Amino acid sequence: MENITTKKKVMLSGIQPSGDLHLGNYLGAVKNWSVLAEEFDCYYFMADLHSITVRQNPAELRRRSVSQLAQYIACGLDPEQNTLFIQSHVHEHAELGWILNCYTMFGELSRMTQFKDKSNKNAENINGGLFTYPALMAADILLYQADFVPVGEDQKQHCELTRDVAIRFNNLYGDTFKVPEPYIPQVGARIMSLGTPTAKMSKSDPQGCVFILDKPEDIARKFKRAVTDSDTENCVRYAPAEKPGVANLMSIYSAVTGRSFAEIEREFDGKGYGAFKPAVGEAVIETLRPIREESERMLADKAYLQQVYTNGAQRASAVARRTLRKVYKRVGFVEKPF
Ligand code: ATP
Ligand code: LTN
Repeated sequence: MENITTKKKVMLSGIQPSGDLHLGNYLGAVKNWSVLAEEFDCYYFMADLHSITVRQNPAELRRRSVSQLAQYIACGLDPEQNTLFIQSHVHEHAELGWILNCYTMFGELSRMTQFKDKSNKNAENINGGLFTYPALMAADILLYQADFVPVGEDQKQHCELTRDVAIRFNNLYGDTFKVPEPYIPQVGARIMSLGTPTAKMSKSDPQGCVFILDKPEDIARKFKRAVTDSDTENCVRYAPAEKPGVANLMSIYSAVTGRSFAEIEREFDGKGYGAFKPAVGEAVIETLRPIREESERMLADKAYLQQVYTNGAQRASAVARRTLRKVYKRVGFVEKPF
């Protein structure tokens, strides 16, 4: 018998391979994942099923899914300690996704801000998948009976919907799913664009976005050009409402150096933005350097990456299968005779 008292809690998260990982993904999500492996049973995947809600170039999607795995590992996710897999390799995601579509309400889906944002950005392709995406995300999470979902602030709403769907299903059929909680970092939960500090850093805005594989000179240039504020104060002070550009740079600097806002204000007292911006750029360059080098090294070893995602999918499937079987039974499907 499994000893329930010593069983580790489950962590699960995913990122769409719709672009390379950027500083927002790293500070808001992946960086925090790597420290959790000792304490939790961790599952991280490339959300390729999700990414086709927006048109993708097939060859690019395939390349990026594998490259994202290399980037996960380079960010510190040890494949022995974490289950790393490609979502489409575990067919239970699509199957439970369909079922949960039938337990997720139109009104709930209509309130999702990511749907509203993405349909504004892709007015020519507002497809059904884009709308029902949160039901698939709920399936991703509930299949593994996850306790916690480490994500950035923007995913909180989807995590709350997942909880509501899990509770609704459990109320109808008896305890089936663990009701998960989002796990959002204190600093770095919402990194803003370097060009438009009121919008989140996102791969769809390459100018304001620092990719973890960017070359040092590109990172330095992006930080030198970062929008600070139109005030004449030229003073490094944390005031997010008045000075969103400076506050964002301070959050980034704090997340990569571990220094508090007060310490940063003291460090740059009397120095102004001209000294502050390149210093943030340098700190980011040094944080990302080993990650880029390790990713490049791994990308040269495709056989290794293939072995990692094969093992990962096998481990993930074994868990996902158990939950899906239970769900099929609960909703009244006839047991498969073969
Ligand atoms: P898109 O450009 O399609 O909006 P994205 O760049 O936001 O994508 P996602 O795949 O949606 O990336 O997000 C992956 C993870 O990174 C999620 O946990 C999300 O919360 C986190 N994340 C994304 N952008 C940021 C950001 N700017 N700051 C902090 N965390 C972020
Ligand atoms: N919706 C998320 C990506 C995502 C995810 C998940 C995150 C898909 N499935 C399960 C956490 C858990 C996004 O757009 N960032």
